[in-house]
Amino acid sequence: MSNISKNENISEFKEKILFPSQSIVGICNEISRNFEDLSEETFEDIQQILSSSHKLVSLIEHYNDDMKAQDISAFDFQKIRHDIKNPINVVLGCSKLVLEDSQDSDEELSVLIKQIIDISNDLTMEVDALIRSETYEQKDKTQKTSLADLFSSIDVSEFKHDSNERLLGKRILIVDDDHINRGIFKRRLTQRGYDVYEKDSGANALNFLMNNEVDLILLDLLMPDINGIEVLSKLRSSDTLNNIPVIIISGLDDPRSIVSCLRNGANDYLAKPVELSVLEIKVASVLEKQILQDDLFRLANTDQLTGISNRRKIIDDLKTYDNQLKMHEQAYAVAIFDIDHFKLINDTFGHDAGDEAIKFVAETISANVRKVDLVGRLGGEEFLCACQPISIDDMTIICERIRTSVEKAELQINNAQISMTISGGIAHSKDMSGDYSTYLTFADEKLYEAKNGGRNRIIL
Ligand code: GH3
Ligand code: MG
Ligand code: MG
Repeated sequence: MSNISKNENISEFKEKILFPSQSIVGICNEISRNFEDLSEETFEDIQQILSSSHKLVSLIEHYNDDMKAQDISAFDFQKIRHDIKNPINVVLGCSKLVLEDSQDSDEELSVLIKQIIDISNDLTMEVDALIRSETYEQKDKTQKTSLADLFSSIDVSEFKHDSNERLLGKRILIVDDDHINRGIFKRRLTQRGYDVYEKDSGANALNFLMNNEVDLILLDLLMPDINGIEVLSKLRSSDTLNNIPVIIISGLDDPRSIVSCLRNGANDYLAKPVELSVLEIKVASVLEKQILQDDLFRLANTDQLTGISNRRKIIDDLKTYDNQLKMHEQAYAVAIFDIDHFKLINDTFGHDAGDEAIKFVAETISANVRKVDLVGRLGGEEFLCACQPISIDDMTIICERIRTSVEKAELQINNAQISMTISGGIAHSKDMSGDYSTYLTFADEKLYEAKNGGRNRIIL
């Protein structure tokens, strides 16, 4: 701005920012006067546009007066831009909603609303230009024309994202201090089949997340109490919330804040004013990516035959289990089970029957422990289970229950009746030094003793 004289500046400001916002008010008034049979929703949206454009005009008039009275170099243009952008965003967001609802039914209304959208888009550009130390004749103008050329054959509001059944009912949390912004996003996302929750501050969002699971967070960057970056870093450093995808939404569209958000673990970024069709596509794409990642994670960690944890996962979990329980000085127990003479089952009844027997043992172990306990297949017909907090006696009771359940069961597989037994070894962390690997070795030794002692028994 420094290279523009004060007077030039004031007249530029008036012409490019004040007058257009006044004309939005004019168009809104015309709509209010001429359109009587509007639906309730459209009426409300138009009232929103009207009140936000009034707010816009009075803000701009206020700054315009300040400009006349003060030294322009003392102006915080970043703040002015932020203040002004909020009402413009509302005008744009609500106008797009009205346009969507009225496009097919009311051509006259659509034309007026499109005018509001055009003016608001121009205003956004001018407000952006305001903070740059450039004159108003800068390259933005040419850029805008070339962008317009680029998209001239495509109507952005026509973009349709392939609907994905797996996305329906996904839970999205919108965190924004501006209730109108929240409302605009919520309406569109609800229409698309998402479950949408709203919170008006970072603190309220973090509180909500302590007791509620969500699949995606839309996070406003500028909020009065905890800002978006702080919320994001709290999420990313939390054990339970660090995997929730986050899309940052903000009026700051300078590259530095974008990079900063992405570095802090944001999955994507949307600059205000948010184009609702772009929001929709980004939400869907982030959710789809998360689903694929979850699938991959599940595949990499699950034993395909039984559906319980595979060897890598169960050992990993046991490591975490060990660390956490040691920290809280809690005792835990590890048991290893192995099907007796399993080769005989394979040889007698076939490999498929062997598979069914393995599945049955996995189910029996899972059914006899709690959800928080660990159950996994170590390989072949060998399983691990870990329970906490538990005494040696209680662990023995559980393992005996598992052993007798298997012993008593008569499986009907391929027209054959199959019975089998298992052996097990238990290690308990109490009075034992070392860590999970020591307990694994110990439990394995006990299992060996059980096999040598005649099988179908648990040794501790
Ligand atoms: P023991 O009582 O000493 O444990 O004898 P066992 O026959 O049960 O033990 P061994 O380790 O000698 O044999 C295990 C067999 O399990 C060998 C292997 O072919 C079979 N096996 C390993 N994985 C699978 C599987 O996924 N499905 C089937 N059906 N068999 C498997
Ligand atoms: Mg065996
Ligand atoms: Mg074996």
